[in-house]
Amino acid sequence: RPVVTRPETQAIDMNSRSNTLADRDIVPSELTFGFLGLGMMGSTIVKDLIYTGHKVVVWNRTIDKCQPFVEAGAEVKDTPMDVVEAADIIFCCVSDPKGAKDLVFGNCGVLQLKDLRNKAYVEMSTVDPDTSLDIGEGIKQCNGRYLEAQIHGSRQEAADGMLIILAGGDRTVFEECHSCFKTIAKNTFFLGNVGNACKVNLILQTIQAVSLVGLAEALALADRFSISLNDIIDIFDLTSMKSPLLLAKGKEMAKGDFNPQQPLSHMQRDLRLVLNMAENLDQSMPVTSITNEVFKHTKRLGYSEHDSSAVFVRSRF
Ligand code: NA7
Repeated sequence: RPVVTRPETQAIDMNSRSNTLADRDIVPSELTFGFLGLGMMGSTIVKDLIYTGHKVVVWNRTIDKCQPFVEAGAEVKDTPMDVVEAADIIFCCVSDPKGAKDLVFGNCGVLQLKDLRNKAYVEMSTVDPDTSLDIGEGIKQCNGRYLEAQIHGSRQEAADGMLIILAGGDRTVFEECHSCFKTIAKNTFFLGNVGNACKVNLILQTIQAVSLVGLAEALALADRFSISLNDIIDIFDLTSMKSPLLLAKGKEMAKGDFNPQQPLSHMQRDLRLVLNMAENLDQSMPVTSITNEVFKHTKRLGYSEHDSSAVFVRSRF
């Protein structure tokens, strides 16, 4: 069993900007935007929203993470409920469906405010369609508007302002978020009813996870033959199979550099959500099930917080 060290947590660089921002000609909305969750994704997004002139109010469970944003011009609140009170549109971007639900239904959560008239809530955390429907229902029962806006892309793509936004729910909210989405994403899709965007996001994640495990196993076999992984990647680059993702992940596997762009724990969470959806439909997904087992095993080896490309470590056993 290898000795595993946690990947270093990178401090957010408040001065870095995505190169693409200057070309986007962003006119910031005059609304006030709340933001719940300043993890790697949330902080990168909020930093760019402040830079492009949006009024932002933030909250994070670990309050220390808010400090750099205060210095950059954001207002900090003590609870999610306080953020909702101060903002017109509130984004949420936390680790998983449970966290997303806690922030809405929990103590000091969004629904404690009771009346959400003139407010809109946007779920950006990766959640399954049922969780999104529950959250949307809760918000609507308090007279608020709801949009799911799933963010597809890695932490680097977030830093580059190159995410893809997959949205479903209230179209007026989608339109009001235009200048925010233009700041953080290269493309935005409105996919209709609540739940649709979550489904599309999880379907894309399935393609990614299954492909990564295939890549890891093939490279592990090459390694057993003592064939240079760099040679394999160079040849792969010349084939019609190549993709930017697989090339980047292959290079990370060859170097053993698993700095988290898309944490392994997040990818395994997505596989769990996909398999739950499939179970409810009696849809058989044998390859995805095995892929999930590979990810679960890699987590047990201590690679939860590393990049999903760390599945390579398990494949080499
Ligand atoms: P990170 O960097 O792991 O950050 C996770 C964030 O979620 C961080 O702000 C956490 O607060 C917060 N969190 C997690 N659980 C909870 C609960 N229960 N209550 C409140 N806040 C919570 O993840 P990323 O930023 O990379 O990704 C966030 C989402 O974007 C994820 O769904 C991706 O799929 C897309 P903390 O700082 O630990 O107090």
